[in-house]
Amino acid sequence: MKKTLRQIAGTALSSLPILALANYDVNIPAPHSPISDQIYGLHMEILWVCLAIFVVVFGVMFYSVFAHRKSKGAVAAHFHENTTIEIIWTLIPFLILGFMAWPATQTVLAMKDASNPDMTIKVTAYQWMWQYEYLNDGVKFYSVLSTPRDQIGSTEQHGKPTNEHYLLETDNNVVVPVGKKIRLLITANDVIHGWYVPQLGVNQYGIPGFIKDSWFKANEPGVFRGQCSQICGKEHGYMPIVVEAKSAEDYAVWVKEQKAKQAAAESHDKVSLADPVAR
Ligand SMILES: [Cu+2]
Repeated sequence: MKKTLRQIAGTALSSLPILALANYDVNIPAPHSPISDQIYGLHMEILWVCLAIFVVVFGVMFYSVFAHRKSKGAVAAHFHENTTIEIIWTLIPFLILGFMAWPATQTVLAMKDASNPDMTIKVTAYQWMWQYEYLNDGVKFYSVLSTPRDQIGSTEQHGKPTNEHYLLETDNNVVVPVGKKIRLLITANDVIHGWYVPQLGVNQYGIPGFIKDSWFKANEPGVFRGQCSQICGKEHGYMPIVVEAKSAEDYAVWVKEQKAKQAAAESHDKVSLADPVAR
């Protein structure tokens, strides 16, 4: 039996891994901070500009090819070195670029303005983990990938699907209060890394010997995930970032808990140093 083209196309489509694709969004992740709101807006605006240019340019081109085809006896027009046309086709792209560059520059300037923060967190990148120091609250911890090693490289574990946030989960999340301007002081201790959380609109190099600043403000409570954005060695893909935005009250509770944990760890260290046998 001969298969029609439609049947073949139908079979091909049904064999596509549609379920696997269902987890992926087509667009960039939804914004959750003032800067990522702006980035998302620019992305959409420029996408529409590109689409309009595409339609106009290809529209004119296909119309011209069709309406002025050789078989109809069309003769090419001669307008070489026409100053008016050259000015027009220089001016129009210039205006379009200006229209896109102006708001983009405003966003870049806003992104770099880390002045007057409500609190500051120093971020130090290591191969392959992050260290966070809350300069105002005295909290300090390392944050390491928490996906179990035996899950890495496999999509299934003991018959069960791998956990939802595979490779995007840490043992200690960066907890911040919602609606507060958080300044990040970002550096690295070995090679160049990048602190990248797209939904909060931050992507900043961490460079050994330099401190770079950036900032974000979470619009609402939530968990925002990112990763190191610079190829920093063999486990570059295993240094995720998880930011948890909480209400001011919940944040205060978290700070208290962290301080209690730190105090307990410090006193344990002191006892161990004084009496090695007690270790
Ligand atoms: Cu890195």
